[in-house]
Amino acid sequence: MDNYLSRFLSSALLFIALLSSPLALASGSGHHHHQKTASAVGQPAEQTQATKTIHVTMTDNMKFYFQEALNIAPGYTVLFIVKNDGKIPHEFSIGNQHEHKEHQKMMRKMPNMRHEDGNTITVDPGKTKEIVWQFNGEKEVIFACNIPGHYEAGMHHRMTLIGK
Ligand SMILES: [Cu+2]
Repeated sequence: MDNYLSRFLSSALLFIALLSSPLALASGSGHHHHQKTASAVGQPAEQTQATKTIHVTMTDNMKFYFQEALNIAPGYTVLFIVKNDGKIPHEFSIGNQHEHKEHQKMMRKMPNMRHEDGNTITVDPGKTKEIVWQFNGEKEVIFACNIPGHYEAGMHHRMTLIGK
């Protein structure tokens, strides 16, 4: 009887452990995770992998100026050298429309948050920063600044990858 009871208890504990582990995973993943790098349009890469460099200037009239043509094919790794010519901070973020919408929701909840992760850099006035990106996802890519109000004021640029 003792043996039966202990077997019952240990299987009950195992059952509880199995039940709670997916819950633990689910609550952990949503928690203030600003290191998000997975994107539908590609992934961050190392500078040594870059085969193309594109200079970008950002201004307070809510525009991105790309100094080189955006002739980017699937699989290309690009070094973006991004300068903020304005007087307020701006972001340079790479994603699709859905990812930018989610990013904007988060920014509105935490207005003082600065985004520095695999697909976003925040550049202070007068400064220059770099981001390296490999394009290997969806053909349509959007570059955006998701600081509250900026995207809505026109600070986004749509690009379609070249080729098939
Ligand atoms: Cu901006």
